[in-house]
Amino acid sequence: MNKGTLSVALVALLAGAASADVYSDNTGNHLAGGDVHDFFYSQGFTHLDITMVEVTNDANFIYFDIHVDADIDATNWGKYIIGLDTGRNAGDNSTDPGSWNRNVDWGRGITDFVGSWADDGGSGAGGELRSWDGAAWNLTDATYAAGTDINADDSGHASGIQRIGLSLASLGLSVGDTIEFDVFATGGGADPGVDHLSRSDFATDDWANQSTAGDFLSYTIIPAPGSMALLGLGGLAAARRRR
Ligand SMILES: [Ca+2]
Ligand SMILES: [Ca+2]
Repeated sequence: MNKGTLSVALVALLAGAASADVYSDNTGNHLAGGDVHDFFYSQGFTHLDITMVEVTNDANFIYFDIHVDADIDATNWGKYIIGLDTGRNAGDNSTDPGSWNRNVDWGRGITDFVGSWADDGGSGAGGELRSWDGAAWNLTDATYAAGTDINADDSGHASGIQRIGLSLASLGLSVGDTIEFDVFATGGGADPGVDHLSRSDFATDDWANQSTAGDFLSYTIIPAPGSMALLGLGGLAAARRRR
């Protein structure tokens, strides 16, 4: 396979990986039926209004594309959080240090936590992955550390997309495993989740008031498109049609 052929194959594989599971969210001011309280919406904080989250995985990583209703490059303080329950232990619902001291009630235990930022007002994204080992929270990895178990991609910021990749190995996941998760958007310090993916109504009405998650979403790890490349691109296309 020469380089040109490889590139074509990679594009095809990326196209395969792009067949993500889509989790839509309500959008807009709660006074107009949306899911961000007017307290925030009237201040123009649309970069905290989640519109959808796309989840997919390849052979080694699971990806969360968090879409919000604004150009993320235009603001400098948005934080995007993922709470995960992989089922590997009972999880924990404490907020400090489990959830970056954010004022949130997950309504359940989470086993893994991602705190991510998109706050340099122009480019760049980063995040931390933390895990509950059954007794304490530990930092698994961060984009400012090894960066092997978590990565952040700012290429979609102008379109309001914060992409976070987490290694399947660090989460103890393999093909066929199902995770449950929620995503929320927040600010700094002990702020609550202004908008939770798990809720179609507003999750809080003030910076000072705790947000509560709704029912978690679920995603099942799929065989990587790369494993189907051996079948050839025709096989891949056929596999996709059968879904
Ligand atoms: Ca929303
Ligand atoms: Ca929501």
